[in-house]
Amino acid sequence: MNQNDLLNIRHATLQEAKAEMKTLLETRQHNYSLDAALYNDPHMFRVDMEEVFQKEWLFVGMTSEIPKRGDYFTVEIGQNPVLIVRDADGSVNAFHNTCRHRGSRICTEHRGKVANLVCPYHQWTYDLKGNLLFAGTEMGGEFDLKQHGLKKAFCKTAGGFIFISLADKEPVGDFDEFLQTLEEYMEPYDVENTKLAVESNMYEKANWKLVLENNRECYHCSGSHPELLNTLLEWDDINDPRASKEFIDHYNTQAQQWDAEGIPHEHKSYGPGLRNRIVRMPLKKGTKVMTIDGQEGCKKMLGRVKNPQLGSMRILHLPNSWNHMQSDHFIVFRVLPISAQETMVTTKWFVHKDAVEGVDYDVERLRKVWDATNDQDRVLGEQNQLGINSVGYQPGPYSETYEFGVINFLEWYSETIKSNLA
Ligand code: 3BY
Ligand code: FES
Ligand code: FE
Repeated sequence: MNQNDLLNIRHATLQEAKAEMKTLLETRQHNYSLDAALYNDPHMFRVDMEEVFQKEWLFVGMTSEIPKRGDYFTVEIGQNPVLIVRDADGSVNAFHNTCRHRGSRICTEHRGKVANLVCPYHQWTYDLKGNLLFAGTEMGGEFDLKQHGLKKAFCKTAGGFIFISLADKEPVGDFDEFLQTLEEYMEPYDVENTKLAVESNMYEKANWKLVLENNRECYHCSGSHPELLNTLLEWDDINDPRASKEFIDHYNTQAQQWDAEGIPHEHKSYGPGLRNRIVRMPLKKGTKVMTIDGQEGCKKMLGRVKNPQLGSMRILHLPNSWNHMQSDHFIVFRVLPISAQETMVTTKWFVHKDAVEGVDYDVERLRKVWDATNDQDRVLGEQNQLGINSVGYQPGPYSETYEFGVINFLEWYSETIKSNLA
């Protein structure tokens, strides 16, 4: 628990926190920001972890990060270390990264490659399907290896995206429909033939919901994101109440071309608060991708893409991801809460697997716009948190025309918590 958590601690039990959260969400003023406790209280945070991050499908990474058998990466979902590994048969498995002997973390690195999964403590050895292969003679003749395999997490992949869930039972809903759409919309990119060019891990002193809220609106863009606005058109959709005729014409011209090329672009969304959403939007006229000057980020285009002006296919997955898929590189974003007032935001840039660094792309150029944007958003989130912690904070109104994405996010959050607590 960090200092902020201590400052904000109240002597509630978890049950009391759940009851209070339910009341706060049932009585919240619709279209207003939440009560401060929901953004800064450690008990409320614990409920968020139990009811959202340990139950829902979470985006963790891309299949092309672990192209070969034994390639793995690790993530921490709160206190839960998880290991994602490519199996010999090509499938992707997710396990709780905790040994069945005395619970040590098994993979201690952020990413790597293994033949088998060997615990560093007493060398219990598991295969890539989580079966315990070997526990030494120390455990005695009666010891049953079969009873001590690694615990699995639910894991699904589609269009190169890897999702996991730590729930006891697979979450119900329309997730599979979203995955089908994801598969279809990602087909032009051929993710298996891409590679991770670079990644950033940004630590932000703000509640995870403030990070998401900030991402769900562009009201703040003109005041904060000069680099991003060289290319980004802030409208989220052609139905956006603010979309101008010029924008609609620009969209229609591009969309005709995308149709001719078989590039999916129509808005598809699933679930309350549009929790899973895909739409392709054009970038500013004359620009191709989200680089500082809007010109190419990588000389090799992705998959079967021919047209450099694919705009950006935006993929939203609540609670923890938004993404920008473009013609020559794509960028994925992952949000993982650390504590009530700390969040880790991971950004990864992918290019064609045959693209050569320094020849086809320059890492600094590729990451510049979103490094700047992320940092600007981090400052906004941290200032937002500091103000919310004040006794002077009172929930304030969202703009229905500029902040409908935030309203949708909180709608999803609120409905999810209420139904999980029911
Ligand atoms: O582009 C994004 O990912 C989001 C959407 C609007 C503002 N924000 C930068
Ligand atoms: Fe893993 Fe002992 S804790 S082998
Ligand atoms: Fe922003």
